[in-house]
Amino acid sequence: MLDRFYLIVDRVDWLRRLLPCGLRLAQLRIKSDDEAVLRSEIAAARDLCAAAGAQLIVNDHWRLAIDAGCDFIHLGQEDLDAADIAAIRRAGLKLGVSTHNESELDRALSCEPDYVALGPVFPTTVKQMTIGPQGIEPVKRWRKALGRRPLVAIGGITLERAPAILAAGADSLALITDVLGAPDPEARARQWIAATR
Ligand code: 3NM
Repeated sequence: MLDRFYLIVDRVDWLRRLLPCGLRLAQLRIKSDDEAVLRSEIAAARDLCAAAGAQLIVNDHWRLAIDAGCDFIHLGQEDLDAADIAAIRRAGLKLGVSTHNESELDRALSCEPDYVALGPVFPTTVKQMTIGPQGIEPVKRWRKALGRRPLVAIGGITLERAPAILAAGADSLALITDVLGAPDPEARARQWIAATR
């Protein structure tokens, strides 16, 4: 089972700060091509999360995640084109996949993912999206389509919006700005943990 509070970070320093607050589910999403930096950030994140009893999910860099002995990756639709799903499975890693419409959902399900992410539920400032905010309604549709497979909602999620998204059927809420952009990220993370656990 995924924790309901799923934080996405772009550098390992955030994990140093927020794992001690009780964070249990983190995605390392680094948009860099510098392999040395990536390897050292992934290794540090792996060790920090293991020590804290938290689940680390590595975005995109599946070969490096396998090399580092990580056990969970996340792929966007573009990443899926380049990824070798069979190799990822052979290496024993779990897999989460992003989706934004029904055809992407079909494609994701053909990979037998360990969760499906749906976004953007609300407007997001982090990522240039080709699709506008979808609102709560698709969360209910995805819930039905997924059966027991875990559903992660993403995009513009705040603690205030969390109850409605969970009520619509999301198992876990992935977010960046509501915590990392808060005046006091540690305090905001603690609020999330208190409200969702
Ligand atoms: N993927 P925030 S939305 C990384 O819809 C990402 O696939 C999305 O950040 C998708 O919580 C998004 O600040 C950004 O909106 C999430």
